[in-house]
Amino acid sequence: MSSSASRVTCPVLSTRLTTAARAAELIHDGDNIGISGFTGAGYPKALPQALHDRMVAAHERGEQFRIGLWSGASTAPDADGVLAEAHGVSTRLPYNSDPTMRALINSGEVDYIDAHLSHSAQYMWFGFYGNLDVAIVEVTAVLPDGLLVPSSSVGNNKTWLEQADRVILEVNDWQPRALEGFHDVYYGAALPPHRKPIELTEPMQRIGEPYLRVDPAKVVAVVETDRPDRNAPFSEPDEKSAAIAGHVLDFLRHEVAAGRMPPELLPIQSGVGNVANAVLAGLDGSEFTGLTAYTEVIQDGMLDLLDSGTLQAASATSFGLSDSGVQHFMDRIDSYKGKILLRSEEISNHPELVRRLGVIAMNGMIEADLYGNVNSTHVMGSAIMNGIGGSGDFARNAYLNFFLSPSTAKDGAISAIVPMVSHVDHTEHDVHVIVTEHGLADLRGLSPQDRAPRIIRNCADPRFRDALSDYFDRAWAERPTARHTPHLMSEALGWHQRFLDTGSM
Ligand code: 0RQ
Repeated sequence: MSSSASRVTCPVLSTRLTTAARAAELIHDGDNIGISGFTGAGYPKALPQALHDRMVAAHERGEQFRIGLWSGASTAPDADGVLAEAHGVSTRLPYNSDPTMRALINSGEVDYIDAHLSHSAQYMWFGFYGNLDVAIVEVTAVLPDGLLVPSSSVGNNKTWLEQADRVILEVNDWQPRALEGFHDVYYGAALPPHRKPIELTEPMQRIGEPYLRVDPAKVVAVVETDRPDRNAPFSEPDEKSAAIAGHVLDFLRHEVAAGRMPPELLPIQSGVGNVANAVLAGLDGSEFTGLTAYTEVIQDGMLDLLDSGTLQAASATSFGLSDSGVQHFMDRIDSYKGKILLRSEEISNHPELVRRLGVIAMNGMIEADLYGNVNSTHVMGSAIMNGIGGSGDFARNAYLNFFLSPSTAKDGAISAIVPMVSHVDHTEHDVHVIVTEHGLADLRGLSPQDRAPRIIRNCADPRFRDALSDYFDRAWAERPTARHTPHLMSEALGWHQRFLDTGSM
């Protein structure tokens, strides 16, 4: 920690330097806490553990100690995980992927408000979420004039810093000091009816400032850490992911040949996970060059694309790298300057901008139904997996969107193509192309009754095709005056119930 003092060079804020334990004493039962962090990058590391200890001690004394926990998106076991272990969270928003927190959400202990990521900052501003008591924000450095160099994600930090009554800064020595200059924080937002167009017309255009601002009077503590981001393990694309990627690439070629897309494509958005990484890997070996990305997360595959020149530049709000990806980035950080820009998530995911730029959105799904409705969040209609994240921000407003998944889950026991989705995140009106390892269904311009056979034929696993076709044929035959999206209601729900009853889940 010896060198970390040099990261806090503001005379006023350096007087607030303290320990994580002392800083945690400034947080109270019932507080709403806005933390930094997005896909395991840039979240506070020292405060959550100190808060955990304070919560456990309070519970041992028979006192209640629970907070509302708001973030950019997912964090990590040493943030969400430890607070969940302490049973110290009453509400959580807008996104979580931590398994310990997920279990508490699904047990009913934690109230989870799953929200579009582009909405979370503005809902705070609108007053929909109530008062924000404390912001805990990781930064790379505090400059002499009090400006903050953001760290490996920006997320909702601008909003939390502006809106919180009290601010705790974590200055993390582990974050490369050379991150300065990688950020563009937009300060032009206003509330309706005073909103103005956001004048961004190119993915890499700067419309803001490289620093976060904070009112020094609100900063009650500054804590130094040197702990690493949680870096998600990354495995090489498996056969199914590679097949999905192959279908997406063929389709993009088809769109270019049809004149619906320029040869350098339109800005790409890619979700997280191995399927998304496989698509990026596929692009790398392809004829496409000079691409841009307007996305949420820079994952390993994007660094490879930047290295090879397939991708010119990428705008995002966060990194989501594996350990080796982080090392790779740190080793070549100067070569990425000017090619990577991190923005607030209200800008990276902004519907106005996604639509203006004509983004190609590629996201995972849990299941899709015969008419093209997509479930991204809930297993068997009830248990949440992660959340909608940015998938709706991008898909709804995209020039072209893809929803990607293996055709089956749980070792082939469960079909990802179902008669009726057990939970709807993306309605049939917003879904363009569904892709599994077996193929792709282009749903654009098709009526529901034309979508169903195409999805079954092209995307469903062969072992489930007959059952799905039989369902559709009987629904069609038995609903002569309701043939727009014919359903056999009890069978549609029974499809899911079957798996619950057999204990496959
Ligand atoms: O569960 O780990 O217990 O085995 O869901 O599934 O196949 O590993 O796929 O990691 O790509 O996640 C939709 C969850 C897919 C993700 C989802 C079970 C499966 C496994 C994960 P196990 P896979 P992925 C940018 C965009 C919403 C947010 C989003 C997601 C687990 O893509 O969270 O898009 N999307 N954000 O077994 C039962 C099914 C299932 C199923 C999968 N049909 N039935 N279980 N699973 N399909 C990022 C951000 O916004 C931050």
